[in-house]
Amino acid sequence: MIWNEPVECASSTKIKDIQSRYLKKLVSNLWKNSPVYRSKLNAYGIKPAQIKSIDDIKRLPFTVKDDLRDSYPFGLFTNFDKTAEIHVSSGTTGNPTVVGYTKEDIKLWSEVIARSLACSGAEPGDMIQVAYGYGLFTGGLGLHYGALEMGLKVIPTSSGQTKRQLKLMTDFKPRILACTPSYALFMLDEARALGMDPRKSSWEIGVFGAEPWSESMRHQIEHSWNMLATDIYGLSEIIGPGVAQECTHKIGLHLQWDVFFPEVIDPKTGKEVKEGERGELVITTLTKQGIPLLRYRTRDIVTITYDKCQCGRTTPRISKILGRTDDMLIIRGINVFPSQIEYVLLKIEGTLPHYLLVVDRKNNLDILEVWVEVDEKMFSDEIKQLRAFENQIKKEIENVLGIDVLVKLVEPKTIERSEGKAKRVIDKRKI
Ligand code: DLL
Repeated sequence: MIWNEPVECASSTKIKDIQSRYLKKLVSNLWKNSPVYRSKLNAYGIKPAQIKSIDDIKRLPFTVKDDLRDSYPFGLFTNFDKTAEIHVSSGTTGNPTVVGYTKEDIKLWSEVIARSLACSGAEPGDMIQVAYGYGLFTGGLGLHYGALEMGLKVIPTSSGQTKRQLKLMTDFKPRILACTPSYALFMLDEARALGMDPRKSSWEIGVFGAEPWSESMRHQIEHSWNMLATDIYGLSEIIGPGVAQECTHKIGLHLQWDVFFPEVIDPKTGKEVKEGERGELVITTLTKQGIPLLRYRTRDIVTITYDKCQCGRTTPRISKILGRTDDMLIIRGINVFPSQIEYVLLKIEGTLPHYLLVVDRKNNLDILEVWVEVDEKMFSDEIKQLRAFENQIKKEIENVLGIDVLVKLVEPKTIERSEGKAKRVIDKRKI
């Protein structure tokens, strides 16, 4: 089914009208209520009256993650008194990125997720197991709100406790599973270890996202669990999950362009690339109230097409995420920047500024190993002291990242030096 046919199947002229109306309102709202944007607009010599249609969006300034970080915690909230919910995602160093929703924003979130779930093939009355993390991460609650909006029966299992996930699936028979694709594969191993036949699972539809995944992972999930695996995309800064979602034809992710205006640009020049060419996805939140963002640079690389899909929707479709313009890694669904680790290491006496992150996937679980060069002196110390030091580093890194890491102390000059940009990451995962 199509959840909001008048919008999802509308002509581009009708959508352009809607977008133009929203953009004018957005710019005057930011001008009035956001000191940060007012000064950005001033710097570009733009007054709200100059914005007449969505085509004028190209005249507006970009927003980057640092704008959010620099205004930590609430500097970019335009409607702080009306804030209903706050989420946080990892930042590069120091401050995390804070995002706020008003009640209107939660309604918007529910709407775009309901559209996404319907797009994946869900029907009102279906049961859904939401195994994305609930909490500061936007995955769990986002899917939850949308599922309620659509009239699904929700089992909010959150992530983890795999045996219990599998028991509830077997006993309650949900038709839909929402989680990261790597967790879907992890559960597969656990199911087999328990002697279950995964092909007999009740799950028919998967709504998988929050991290990159390949067609071969899709094939493995679909074949092993005997289900349809669809891709859902989003980012906290824009709303969380629900920015774009694949339909059952799986030929690109339908982007909700009446509310999230997309542009695909050359990350170096900032100029729009041709339809079908790779570029950085930039999104303007046309109707958000809590933290509306103008031309937010997602750093995700995609292609976009405006052709009508076989499903009847006229929304543009983005490709799967093809890469990043920065060095962000996603490890067990958590965004990790090498600079976060560097920041911790620099503060610890005895470590050298040479480190290497080795990422691998074992039994469908991401493993992050941090190799750290330490002072020669350290190696003359007792093993016990060395272990304690390793533990201290491990704890401090885990505190910042929120995931388990393995720390390996190595002697000076073990890590290969480079004449150009230092190679800080070896990603062995075959995604
Ligand atoms: O990951 C929101 C989300 C939750 C999306 C559940 C889908 C499902 P953040 O933690 O802010 O938000 O991370 C956003 O994750 O910029 C992408 O680089 C990456 N990402 C999200 N979805 C996908 C996907 C959530 N389907 C960052 N494929 C984004 C590849 C994805 N990468």
